[in-house]
Formats: sequence, C-alpha cells, structure tokens
Amino acid sequence: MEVSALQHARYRYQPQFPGVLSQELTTIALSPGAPTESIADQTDLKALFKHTYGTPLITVVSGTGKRNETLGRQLTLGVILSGGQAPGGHNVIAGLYDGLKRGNPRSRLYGLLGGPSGLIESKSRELTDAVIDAYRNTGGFDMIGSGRTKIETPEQFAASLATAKKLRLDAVLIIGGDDSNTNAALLAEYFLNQGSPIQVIGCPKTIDGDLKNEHIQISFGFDTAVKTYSELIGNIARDANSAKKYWHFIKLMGRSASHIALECALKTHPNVCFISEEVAVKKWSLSQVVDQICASVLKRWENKEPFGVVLIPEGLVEFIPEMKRLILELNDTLAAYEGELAALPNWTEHLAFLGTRLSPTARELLESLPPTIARELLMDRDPHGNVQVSRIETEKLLMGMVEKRLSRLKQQGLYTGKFSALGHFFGYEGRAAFPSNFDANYGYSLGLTAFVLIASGLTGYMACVKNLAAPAEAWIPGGVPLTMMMHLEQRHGAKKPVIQKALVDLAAAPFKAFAAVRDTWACTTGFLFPGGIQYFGPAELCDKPPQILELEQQGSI
Ligand code: FBP
Repeated sequence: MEVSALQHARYRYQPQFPGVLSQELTTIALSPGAPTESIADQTDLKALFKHTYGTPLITVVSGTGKRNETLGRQLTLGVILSGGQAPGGHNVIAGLYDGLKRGNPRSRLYGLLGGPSGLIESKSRELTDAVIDAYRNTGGFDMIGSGRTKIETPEQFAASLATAKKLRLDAVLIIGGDDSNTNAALLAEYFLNQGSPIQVIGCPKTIDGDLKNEHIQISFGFDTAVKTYSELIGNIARDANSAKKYWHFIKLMGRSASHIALECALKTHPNVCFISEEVAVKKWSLSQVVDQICASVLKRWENKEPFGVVLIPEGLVEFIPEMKRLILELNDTLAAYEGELAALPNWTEHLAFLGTRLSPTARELLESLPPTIARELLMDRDPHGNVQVSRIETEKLLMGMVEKRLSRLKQQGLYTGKFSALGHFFGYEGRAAFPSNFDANYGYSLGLTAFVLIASGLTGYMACVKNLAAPAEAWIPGGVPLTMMMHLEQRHGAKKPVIQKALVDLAAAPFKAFAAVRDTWACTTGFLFPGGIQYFGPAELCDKPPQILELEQQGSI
C-alpha cells in the first residue's frame, strides 16, 4: 500500500507514556481510593447499577517488582470505536494491543467493526501485528470503523453478550464520548446481572472536549482538532490582513459546548469569538449578538481595518434564548402536524402553514431570518423529527444579519464603509488528522492504562490519565468508576442515567483569560498564526498540551 512520506515517518514515532507504565506491566499495582458516589441522584443510580455503583477511584502505581500472575494471564479482548472520529483512536488500540502482548504474548485482540453495531451484529476482525502497525500514529477510525448505534433494547444487550461469548472475550473496551461511555456503564452492569464475568471499560474520546471533569482532564482528539482548526484560522486571518477586504465568519464544530471555539480563540486572537455558555447566562438576543460583531466592524473601519475574523461555536443558536424557544416550538408544532406538512409541496407552503400555528413572537423571529436559514430550520430534521441544530449555517445567518444592520446604519449616515463577508465551517477537517504528539501519546497511554485495568479484573471504569500538562513521563494513569460521573437526565420523555456533559465554565481560568483580552482583539489586529501541527522538533513546538488545560492547571496564561 502506498503511504505518504509523513505517514511513513509517523509509523516510526514512539509514543511517550507515563513512567509507571514503562516497568514490567505484570508487576504493576493498583491503589484504590475511598468508595465513590455519583455526581447526583445517588439513590436512583445505586438502584440501577447494583453491581458497579460506588467502586473506588484507582491510581496505577509501581508494584513490588514481583510478577502478578493475574496481570500476566492470557486474555481475549474486544475493542469498539464509537461516534465521531477523533485523532488518537488508533493509538488507543495500539496501546491496548501492546499492553496485552507485553502482559502475555498469547493474548488476542478483536476489533468490533463499525461501532457498537459490530458487537450487536457480531462483526469483527482479529487485530494482528500487521494490522496495528499499519495504523500506528495515524488519524481516522478506518482500522475498524465507527458508528453511532446505541445498545438500548433488551435484544441488543442480549445480542452483545452473545457476541462477546462467541468470541470468548474477557473484556470489551469502548472508546467513545459521554453517550458511548454511558452505554459502557450499562453494558458492564448488564453482563454482571446476567452472571457473566465479561468486563467493560470505557475510554474518553471526542474532539468536542465536553467529556471532562475533575478526573478526566480532557478527551483525546481535542488537541489535534483545535490545532488543525487554529492553523486554518491563522492562515485566513493572515490572508484577511493582507487583502484587507473581507470579514471571515468561521463556524467551528463542537456540538453544544464551546471548548473548541475557546481554545481556537486563545490560539489565534480573532476579533470576535462567541462562547455559547456566556450567551445563555447573559441571555443575549440574536440582535445583541449582531450588535457585538457590528461594534467591532465599525471600530475597525474607523481604524482603517475593514476586515476581521469572527469565530462561532456550532451550538450557538441553541443558547440564544429566543432561538431556543423558536426551535422548541417548531419541534412541537412540526410533530403535531406531521401528516399535513408532509402533504405540502415546498417549504414556502410549510412556512405559510406554520405561520398561523406558531406564537406571534416565534413567527416574527422565523420571518425575520434569512430565507435559507428559515428553510434549514423547517426542513432539516433528525430521525426524531427535531431541528438539526448543527446543520444550521449560523455563520451565514450572522453574516446576513450584520450586512442588513450595516446597510441600515449606512442609510442613517452612521457608516460609510464596505462590508464583504465570507463564511466557513471547520469540523470534519480536524477529526481524522494525524494525531498531534500530545494525542498520539495520550491515546497510547489510555490504551496501556485500559489494559492494566482490564488485566486487573475491573469493570465499569473509564481509563484515565492525569497531570496532562506535565511531560508524558510524569502522567498519572488510573481508572474512574463510570457511575461516579453520572446523573439522571430527561431524555425522550423519561429520566435516563447519563454521564454529564461538561460545558465551558465561565468562572474558570480559560474563559477568564479570554474575557480579559477580547475587547482589545475586537478593535486591533493582533492575530496569532500557529501554523501547522509540528510532529518532529523541539518539545515546545511539538508536545504542547491544549492551552485550556495549561490554564486550568496553572490558573493563568
Ligand atoms: P462525538 O460526540 O461522537 O465525539 O462526535 C463529535 C462531532 O464531531 C461533533 O462535533 C459534531 O457535531 C458531530 O460529531 C457530527 O456528527 P456526524 O459525524 O454524525 O456528522
């Protein structure tokens, strides 16, 4: 198979990992903490997770140096990649594989194909040296594929157990985000309920950075994704500063949370960046959001700088209270009139039909939106019939509204400049990039840690690695009980146990660092140009962890 020069060079990269994992793995010890509680709803969760609730936090420590036969026994494991791609996933599998072979060379690893459905439908491939070596330090999830199927129904749980038994698995590692790890917790509990000793361990994956708490400092994939987007933002900013004629509106992936936008802002110093969590707390209207962009446009035009960069988190519209209300009303109304709407030939008729059925405020807002956006709100639905917020072209919505506002100011003689805007959406560009050294090291360390937890007989845990702002040698591997990160949430009309998503904390150091300088960025040109990810060279260029992580751990820039 032909590979690029970089892929060839990356095959030879040796991921760095915690010092404690470099000793003979079969001599390692686990240090348990006190029993744990879930973050809320303790009584309900204790009842739902009778076998796995309340287990202690685990730290992996140096052992006595004596071989522990449990850790050296022959094992057969299954691994699943779940949800959206995140750079570093192949290295988790490589770390798991290497740990497994270091523990006992006769152990085997199966990849379940296409995400959780590989377990349900019993689709797997054995992962050998040749397969693993072809994917070391590469991006994407193409080694075994991924998928978004949830193991939900009693039949799916039973089929999962049947596959695990058929492959004679001792354990399954589920590499995924908050929902997939919730699934891992349910599966671990189910297996024990069925009297099966098959263990389930989770691993924190997502570019969104929203699987994060006291014990999970960041998910793998975030670092590479933000470094990729920041390179592109920096390049665009430099182009803008050269041509001096365009305003670039850049929407960034990340679902509801704005961690990606915040990290990209800290890395590139755009003129405007919205943090959805702040918009919600301050209850900004769409018009106030537009005001802020216009204020920067006017100021920069006065300064003879008729160009700029605006960063927009993917989930912004959900956090603008009036838009949120409109989306909820639309979801309800569309569900109530599903049949009638299906019979209408086009979206203009949908709009007219809905017009009389929405509240006056919702109707007014819908009608004030640019036609393309109104159309996206009406036509683009997910399988549950809800508006697909991530598909809404928020960058175009804001460009259109700013343009409208500026032409009004022009008519009033308050603005005489030109305004040319270009829209971009960065998302998929960053999900399958070659993992940065940080993600290559972190993914590999998570895989090795997962092996240690599995070989030690644990189930219902997420592999974790702490102290990530330090060099990899000083990272601390361990395990967090999945139930410890859970609470109950209303989902599809019922209370369900879920791992809590982490939104941007407005009281924490990363947001404060951004808030302290953004007014200056709005009026001046102080872009940073981070350039492409550096894979070979000095550590300060190649191994830097995400800035939000450094800020959280140091409390300052
Ligand atoms: P995960 O939550 O599975 O990690 O996926 C993250 C993400 O990249 C989001 O940022 C984005 O909104 C979504 O996936 C896109 O999903 P899809 O791959 O189905 O288009």
